[in-house]
Amino acid sequence: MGIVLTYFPIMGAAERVRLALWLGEIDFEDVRIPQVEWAALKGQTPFGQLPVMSIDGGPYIAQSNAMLQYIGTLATKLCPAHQFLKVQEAIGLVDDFERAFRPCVGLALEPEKSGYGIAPVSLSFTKGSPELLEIIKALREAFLLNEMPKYCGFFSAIIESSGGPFLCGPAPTLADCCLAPVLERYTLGYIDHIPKEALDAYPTMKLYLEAFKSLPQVVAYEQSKS
Ligand SMILES: N[C@@H](CCC(=O)N[C@@H](CS)C(=O)NCC(=O)O)C(=O)O
Repeated sequence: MGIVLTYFPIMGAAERVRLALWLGEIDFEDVRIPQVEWAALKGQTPFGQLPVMSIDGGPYIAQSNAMLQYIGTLATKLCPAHQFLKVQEAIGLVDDFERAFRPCVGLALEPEKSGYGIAPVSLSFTKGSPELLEIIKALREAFLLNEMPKYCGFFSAIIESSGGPFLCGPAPTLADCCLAPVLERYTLGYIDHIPKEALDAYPTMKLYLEAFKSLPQVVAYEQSKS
């Protein structure tokens, strides 16, 4: 029966898990459910969220980072004991990078939550309103101006000190499964105000992403989608 990973048909929170399974050469079923089927499944998941993983027909397990660490126990090359802290440190930094981008997405997807349910409704934003679109544009431009150089600087220094081409040296680890899809998102041009050239100013990061995408397991994963 093996591992079944269930998520939406996007990269999102599951991509790091999918990549770790491919890099770890662990067979799994990659179930991608359309949004219309989500309401029926939501109540069966531990926390009303995807991704969930089931192992040998067992109960649903939630939390992508738990799944990632589990994969690290199955494929120890993805988190070698002597590099444990370096791998975990880099994963923490990727999660900080993601958190820094969160307002840029959260305000667009769920503007009603911007007042945390406490601020008066009159102060909250309406989805798609010109005022909100202006704020989202300003947030994304500020992200490119402030957060992108900050984090690309941190990651470039990590890669340079490890000798590269990956975060922890010559072989990819769980940390790369986390960082690569985040960086790739900033090269695809589908997010308003984030041009697909967003990484051009960070050559170490571009080389890094190319090295990751050239890994045979990652190439095989990409081919499996077509
Ligand atoms: N910390 C969780 C976050 C999971 C999460 O936020 N899932 C979102 C999609 S990315 C979800 O299920 N949204 C649908 C909903 O809440 O109804 C993880 O990493 O697995």
